[in-house]
Amino acid sequence: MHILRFAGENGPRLALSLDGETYNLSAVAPEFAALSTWLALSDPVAAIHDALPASRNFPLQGELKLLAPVDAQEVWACGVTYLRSKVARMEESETQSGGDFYDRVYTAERPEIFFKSSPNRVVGPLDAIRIRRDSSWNVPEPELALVLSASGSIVGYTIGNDVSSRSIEGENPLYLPQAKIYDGSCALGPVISLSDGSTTPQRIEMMITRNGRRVFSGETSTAQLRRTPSELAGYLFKELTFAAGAILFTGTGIVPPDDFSLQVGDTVAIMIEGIGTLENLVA
Ligand code: DO4
Ligand code: MG
Repeated sequence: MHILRFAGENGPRLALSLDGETYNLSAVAPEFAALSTWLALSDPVAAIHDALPASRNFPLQGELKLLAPVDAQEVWACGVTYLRSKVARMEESETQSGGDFYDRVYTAERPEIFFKSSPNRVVGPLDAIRIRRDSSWNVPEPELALVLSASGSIVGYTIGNDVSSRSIEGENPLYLPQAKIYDGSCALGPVISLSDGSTTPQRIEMMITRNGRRVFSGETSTAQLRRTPSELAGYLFKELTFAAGAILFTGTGIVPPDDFSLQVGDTVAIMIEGIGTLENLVA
């Protein structure tokens, strides 16, 4: 089952999609008016199952304009959770003797978690992502993103693009916020796949197209994640409260070769099994 955030006639609304049909969830009850009211419930997943029969009274027809599945949630991100990310980052920061940080955090009990975006800076499906104009080496990072309730439970999954500057991060690890947080550096969508409580591995694929030609493609699986999604969510919620819920990226396992850098005009498509495809143009 998928939860969609879409542009309704009177502002953003939530919809539920099941077996090829889409229903206006926000019309069912006030707690489904927004993502923040839904994620504030004590059991958002159970609430959707309870609302399913009533939602069938509010079918939606035609194409919906999908919005990023975020309204008042902060977006946080985990790093160096896949071996591929650790190796690539150790190489990129070798000359600045920063490589050891990545090695240690990969095996440490405490994961790397950093602030990625305030909700207003997130871009949605088919919106433009950006590369920093003061960065010479830029990459997309395709990541499984957890949608977390106010109490920290995993409500669902969506796709995140943690667009990053590798030249700025590689120059000095203290520049991480500048490498990670800037206009157009965080994309989310297209939908939330509602959690069914299972932890089945999911295939993640990324394809980058330039002038109609594929210039990079890669794939991985969440089976390669060194930590479990619940462990990562648990660390985020240790000493932070999120009244409207939160989004947590789980790290990248796909890193293009070192001679690859994103260019304006490229299209980045990220596919995750069971969720869909998040596609964005680089502006
Ligand atoms: O350590 C820096 C960031 C790592 C990251 O974003 C990732 O592994 O996905
Ligand atoms: Mg990342």
